[in-house]
Amino acid sequence: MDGITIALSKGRIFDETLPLLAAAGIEPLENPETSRKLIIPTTRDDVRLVIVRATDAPTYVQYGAADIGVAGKDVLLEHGGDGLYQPLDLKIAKCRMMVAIPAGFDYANAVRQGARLKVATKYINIAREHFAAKGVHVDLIKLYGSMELAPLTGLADAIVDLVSTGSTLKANNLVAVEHILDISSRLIVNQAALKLKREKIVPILDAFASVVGP
Ligand code: PRT
Ligand code: MG
Repeated sequence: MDGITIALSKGRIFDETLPLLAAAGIEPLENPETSRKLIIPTTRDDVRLVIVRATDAPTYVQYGAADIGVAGKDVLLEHGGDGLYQPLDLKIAKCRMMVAIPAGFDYANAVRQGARLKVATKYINIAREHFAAKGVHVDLIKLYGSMELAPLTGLADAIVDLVSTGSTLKANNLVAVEHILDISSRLIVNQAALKLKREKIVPILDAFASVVGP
């Protein structure tokens, strides 16, 4: 394809990318929240959007099925970033990667030397690295969603999850005990596409950068 394909996930990333797209003269012709179409044409006939799961955006861009995409730093750290150029922090979809426990759980005792902590998470790589750096032994349990349920049912002692307002933790009587890292979404670009379609891609990057600021 001669044109540009942009991979976006529905929800917060799509919503917060709209003003950036607008700066590049790109407006979706359909709303992915209501349309069942997965390929969405735009006001530019050389640009189309593909609607992917948030965790799949790096894969589409890595293999060149999309030229450009937007992905959370959490997703990029878990994916590994192979074959991806990451020129810009878009400063959207911001949140924090945290360790959380049930209120009242003796975390200090659970992470003392020689102890093992059971941690449920979707973010196995981030969690493994975090606890290894602290010298805490962990058994990691991979989940695909609703991590908050794990400590409430005895599946795990703690979770590693994203927190934005904190209301999900609160509603489930959990408290954050460690801040692992700040998360925002990045622009990702296929490295081969950047060379082959430079004259189309660079103006889009510049338009995004002008909205995001320094
Ligand atoms: O939701 P779905 O299963 O389809 O996929 P997804 O969760 O991978 O996608 P989406 O669209 O929810 O998230 C896309 C990206 O948004 C993530 O990769 C993050 O980089 C970023 N982001 C920002 C968040 C949040 N804020 C966030 N709060 N992603 C998820 N959450 C979840 C969190 O996991 C927890 O369950 O929201 C809940 C906590 O929110 P608060 O406001 O109650 O603290
Ligand atoms: Mg979600």
